[in-house]
Amino acid sequence: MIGVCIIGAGFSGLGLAIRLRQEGREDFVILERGREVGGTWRDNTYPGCACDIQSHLYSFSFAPNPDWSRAYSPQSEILRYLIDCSERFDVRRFCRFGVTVVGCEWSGDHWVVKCADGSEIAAHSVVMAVGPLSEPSIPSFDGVFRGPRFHSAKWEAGFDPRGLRVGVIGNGASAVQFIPFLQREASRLVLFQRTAAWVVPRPNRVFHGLEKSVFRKLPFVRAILRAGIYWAREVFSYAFRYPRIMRVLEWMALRQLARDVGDPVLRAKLTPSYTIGCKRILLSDDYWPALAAPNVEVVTESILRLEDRAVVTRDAAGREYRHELDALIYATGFRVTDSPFYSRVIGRGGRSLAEVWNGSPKAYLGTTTRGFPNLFFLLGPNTGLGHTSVVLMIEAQIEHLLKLLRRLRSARALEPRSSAQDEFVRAVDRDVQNTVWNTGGCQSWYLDRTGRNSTIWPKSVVSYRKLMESKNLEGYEVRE
Ligand code: N01
Repeated sequence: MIGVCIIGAGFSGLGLAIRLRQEGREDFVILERGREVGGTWRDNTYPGCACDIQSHLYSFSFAPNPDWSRAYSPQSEILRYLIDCSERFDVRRFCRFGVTVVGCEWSGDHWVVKCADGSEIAAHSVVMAVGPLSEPSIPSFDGVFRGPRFHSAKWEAGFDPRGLRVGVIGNGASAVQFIPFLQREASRLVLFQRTAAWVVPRPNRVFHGLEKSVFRKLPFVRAILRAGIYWAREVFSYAFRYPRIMRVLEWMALRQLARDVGDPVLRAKLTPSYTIGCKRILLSDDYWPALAAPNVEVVTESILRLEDRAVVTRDAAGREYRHELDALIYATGFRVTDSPFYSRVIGRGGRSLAEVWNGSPKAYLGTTTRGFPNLFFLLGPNTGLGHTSVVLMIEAQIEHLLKLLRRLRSARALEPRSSAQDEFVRAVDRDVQNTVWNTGGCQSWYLDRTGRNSTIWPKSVVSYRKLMESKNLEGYEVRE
């Protein structure tokens, strides 16, 4: 039987595998449905894909990279970094690529992991490192569009927009990155926007050769840079908890909007009506200028139906508009709180995660859930961030998880006590209550279908790290 079965070889799964190797463990596997490591940074290949957190922070603390080409590195560089890490720390040989996990079932003292090819793997512990942004969300509309169509996370490699009329549904963090490309290439671009988004400048400076060699030869300089970014972002976390501070950022964004978009009608369409930070803050210098170009139309009426080669919208007065298109791209986000996978993880008593959570994921320390012994989540419920790098959260979770996995070497099973889980969830619910995510007047993917915020960690990363360091096994029930 395998000791630890890690599902997913993105930042979380690789990070845990590397730390297990550093502890001298070899009794684990990583099951990865793709053909390469990298997770979201392997899957999202749309033009312009890049990180909106500075790379010197959006990387493992134990694997600094002096060679980042710019402040916010492009997807290809981040993917290269993760591949390098998998080689450098010798974890590739633990990866089984092309293995899609379709379900997991607790059998009393171990997990049976079921794969799409019909095979089963017995594992003492399972770690879900599947990433919250891995299952594309595709809304269903009446009718069918029959031209080329795909989700932004499944960008078609051969798709050539030159000379085409392209429609884009959605204007979140993904869309703002590829819309400037489409505007340049397509003959016409129609953006179907449901909610105007806040966009702030993205000072993406290039690191020159001299800087990189300083980072390489004098690691403390790079460490100071990382610490500077870390603390600046930690201070920024206060603005999410005291949203009035956000007005400064709104003022900056509105100034950028006024500069980029001369047409007052378009500007009105693009002016958000909620408090900045309620949805993820978007970083771009070329998104609004792209929308102001003559070959672009921003449609704010709601989508009524799809037709063979058109999207039909309807305004508040009931008038219908037909937008003829050659291709349609869904930039409609991911299934974060209602992943279809939840119904296929069956814990103690034959109950699935979907049944237990009932639309609102809850976990002790964002890492384990009562009723699911020896099952752990990396970037689980309430560990998402709006202000800084999630890699910091992943690392804090991994260090805590290592304590649990060490204990499980001699114990049969371990799961959180109901009291510990309830207390944690109550504290998070209380802390998130007055933050901008809950009070900013928007509907975001941070809120689940019950209206509860089950994705965001509402405080600083420092506080999460301290919490995770301070917790040992007191919140768990251990079966010998
Ligand atoms: O998805 P989103 P994303 N009809 O959910 C619209 C991370 N990320 O892929 O705002 C019409 O943000 C929806 O409209 P509305 C980051 O954490 C990180 O862009 O709900 N429209 C919205 O505009 C981010 O938050 C990086 O009204 C519909 C859009 O689709 C997360 O990924 C880069 C609709 C979805 O936006 C997701 O971003 C990129 C419907 N039925 C992404 N349904 C980094 O750099 C949805 N929409 C780290």
